Amino acid sequence: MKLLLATNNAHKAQEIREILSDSFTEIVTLRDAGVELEVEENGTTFRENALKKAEETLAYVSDRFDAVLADDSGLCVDALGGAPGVYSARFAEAHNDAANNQKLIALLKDVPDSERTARFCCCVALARKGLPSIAVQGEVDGTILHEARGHNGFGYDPYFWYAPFQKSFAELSSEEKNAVSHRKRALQKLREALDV
Ligand code: ITT
Repeated sequence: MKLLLATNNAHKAQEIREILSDSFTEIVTLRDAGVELEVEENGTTFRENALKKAEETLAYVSDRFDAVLADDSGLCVDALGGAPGVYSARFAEAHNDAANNQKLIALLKDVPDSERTARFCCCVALARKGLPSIAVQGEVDGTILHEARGHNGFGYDPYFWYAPFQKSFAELSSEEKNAVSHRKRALQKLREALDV
């Protein structure tokens, strides 16, 4: 089956491709398919946003694709009441990783290590022509570091400490991250739901 990924985030697309390469014959991104579409993410949950991105994109490309996969994901920090959550990509005024991380670390300046617990959450939604959509969620627990470590990955990875590996997510290889990440866990559930 040929799958369109409804994302403009090249890092996410790369991770999804690596994780799903066995399950689909071809996985193309919006950019690969020459589709210029920005779906407004105005939902209050990852699930709402992921379903909206997948279904609105499928409606737009249904002459060319039978299925569209969308990922809505983010970092939820306990000491910040779950923020940045669904606003993870646009947490700081300048919507970029450096500004978002700077804001996160400034807000957590006085929070002790024991209270810096957090999780990455990911909802993946698959919209299918003539079939109901599927949405499933994956999470991974960690804590927020005081200083960045590592250069791999994207987004909040340099500040996300993953105790089982004693490394930040940005210190993991893509194979290591893709074995345990929120995205991997959500996509695994999707595979089980599709039985592929
Ligand atoms: P699309 O909507 O086009 O898919 P986006 O980057 O805007 O791309 P989201 O709205 O889902 O995607 O926001 C996800 C943000 O959450 C992302 O920009 C990162 O800041 C953060 N994030 C999600 N997954 C992450 C990961 O695996 N590692 C680090 N940060 C992550």
